[in-house]
Amino acid sequence: MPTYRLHYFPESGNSYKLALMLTLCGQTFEPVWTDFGGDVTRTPEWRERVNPMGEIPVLEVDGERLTQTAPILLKLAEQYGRFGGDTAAEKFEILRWLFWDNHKLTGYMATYRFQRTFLKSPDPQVLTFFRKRIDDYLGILDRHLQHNAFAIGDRPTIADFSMIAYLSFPTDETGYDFAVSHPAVSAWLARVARLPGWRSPYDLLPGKRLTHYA
Ligand SMILES: N[C@@H](CCC(=O)N[C@@H](CS)C(=O)NCC(=O)O)C(=O)O
Repeated sequence: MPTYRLHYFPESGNSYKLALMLTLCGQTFEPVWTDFGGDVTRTPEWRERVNPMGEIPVLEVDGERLTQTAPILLKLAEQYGRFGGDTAAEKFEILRWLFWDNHKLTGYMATYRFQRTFLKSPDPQVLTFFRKRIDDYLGILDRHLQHNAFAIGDRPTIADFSMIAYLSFPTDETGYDFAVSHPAVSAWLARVARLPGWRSPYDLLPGKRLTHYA
């Protein structure tokens, strides 16, 4: 059984992607709380020692440090034979949504939420720009989920765990009430939350939190 250590901070949806996948695969991990708010990930020492890319999360597997959630999710799915693609077509679909999530949904949602909620004085024009982009992505996702129970069809995969992450935080952080704005997204979040063993972000990722300004 591998030993996992997850370098994270509680507000990190990217960390939640890995914590949730490990949990749903019946694995435990040692949480390594990281002082993201104190800019520790920007220090040369941390980058040298933990992640030269300067990002959270980092998953240590038996001491080997892995970064970038998408390839890590793919690796875990392969290893545990769960939540991956069975056919070439499914594998392609999973990659398609993982790339879209990293570039579009998570990329913008994470930055928008961070600025609107955890910065003392966010720039309103920046927020407006991000919000417009995210509205477009959520509309695309909502339309897809009106006809699909999960990202690639009728069963949950790592593509879902990647995309739900930043949508799973409280409404006062995301600035969206999906039940009202995007009902198919809301229903999909509820379907994922019914998976055996599912836990919410702040339940899986405890510890000192960032100051919440919004
Ligand atoms: N594509 C990366 C994204 C990781 C990421 O952006 N992490 C955030 C925290 S959740 C971070 O460390 N950001 C630092 C920065 O952008 O400077 C992944 O999937 O792991």
